[in-house]
Amino acid sequence: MDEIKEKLSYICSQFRIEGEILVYRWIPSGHINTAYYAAVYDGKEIYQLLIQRINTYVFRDPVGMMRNIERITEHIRSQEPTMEKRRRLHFRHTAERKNYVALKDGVVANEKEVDFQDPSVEFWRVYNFIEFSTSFETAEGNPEVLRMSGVAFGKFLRLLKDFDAGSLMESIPHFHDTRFRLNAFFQAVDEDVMGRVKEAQEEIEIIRENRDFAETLCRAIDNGELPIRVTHNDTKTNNILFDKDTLDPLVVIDLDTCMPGLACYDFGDTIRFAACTAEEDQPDGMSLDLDLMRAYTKGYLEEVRDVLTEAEIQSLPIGAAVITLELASRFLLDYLVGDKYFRIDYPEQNLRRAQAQLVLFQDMMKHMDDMQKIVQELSASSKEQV
Ligand code: GN1
Ligand code: MG
Repeated sequence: MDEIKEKLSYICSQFRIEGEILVYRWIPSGHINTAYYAAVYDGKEIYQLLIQRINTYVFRDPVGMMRNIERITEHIRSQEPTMEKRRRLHFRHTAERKNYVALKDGVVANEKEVDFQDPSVEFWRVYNFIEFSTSFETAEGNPEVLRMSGVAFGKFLRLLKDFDAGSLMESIPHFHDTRFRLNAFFQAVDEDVMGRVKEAQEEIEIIRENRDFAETLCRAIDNGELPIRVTHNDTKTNNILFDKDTLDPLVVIDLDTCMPGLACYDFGDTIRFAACTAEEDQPDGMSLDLDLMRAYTKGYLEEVRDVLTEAEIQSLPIGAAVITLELASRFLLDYLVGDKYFRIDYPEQNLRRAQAQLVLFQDMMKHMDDMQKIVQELSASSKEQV
């Protein structure tokens, strides 16, 4: 048996799933965690599973993170108790009722006694694979994918509107604290540990020129102008599972970064990722696609028009620009320090990613008024409908 299969099989047995792994495959999605699909046969039934190893360099308190996820999924279930199984994330539990397992040197270990920064320590979780579903690495220019994504993330926010955001652990402290991110970025520029600053002068200047704008939302939080909610914080279209045939959005996945946050960052991150004309690391041909942005906004506002405040609605397009600049700074920081955080497929990928995000950011700034008009128009019409 190959090494990975053996490992997956051992993990399954920890979650009381005994049987033979018929097939497994690595799922090449996401830049942080590692995921496998596996079909396990116990002599009677076939279980389809998603087995995931959490990157504990990024998620330093994975136990706290799994606790957050459990509470969030329970809350969502309590809001929609009759929801069919396909529309729920169902985590498997160990004999000790834990929704994770920690390993040291390949063997189960007590999570309280291990150091998650130790490379011989691993943290795994298992959940049911959702059948006949698909997700989108790009929205492929399809407005319907965007509209449905808006419905999915809008509904996610709505179902969690009464959840006490302050009671969640911050799985990555300062995750979308743009001011903090930019301070860290300029510190990395000053330190220049890899001598790469010279390769990124132009990009650094764009970030410097827009630093004050980037802090707009931090100031709004300081002044109490925008409410803190439970937000997803990684609202790419590949974090939604859709029905393969109907495009009905089934479930929002990747809840690792669910934390207190601003609605506009979640709104903006889908625009950044999917309402554009090129992939995340392609500066050539990258621009904002206003038709796709409109489609997303329509689906989103249908769900949350009555939940969001006027100030939040106005902040949505700003969220798109700010999150795009913030992510550019994160990609570029990672390039400057030697690619420690985001998985890369080729040496300069983080630099390319930063460049693509900056091109998109500049195009968003050019079209800020157009985005505002779309949001105002659709928010007025969705209000009329209710
Ligand atoms: C990371 O792993 P993935 O692809 O779901 C990152 C997000 C970025 C995104 C950019 C925990 O998400 O913040 O926006 O890459 N997640 C974390 O594609 O840092
Ligand atoms: Mg993801």
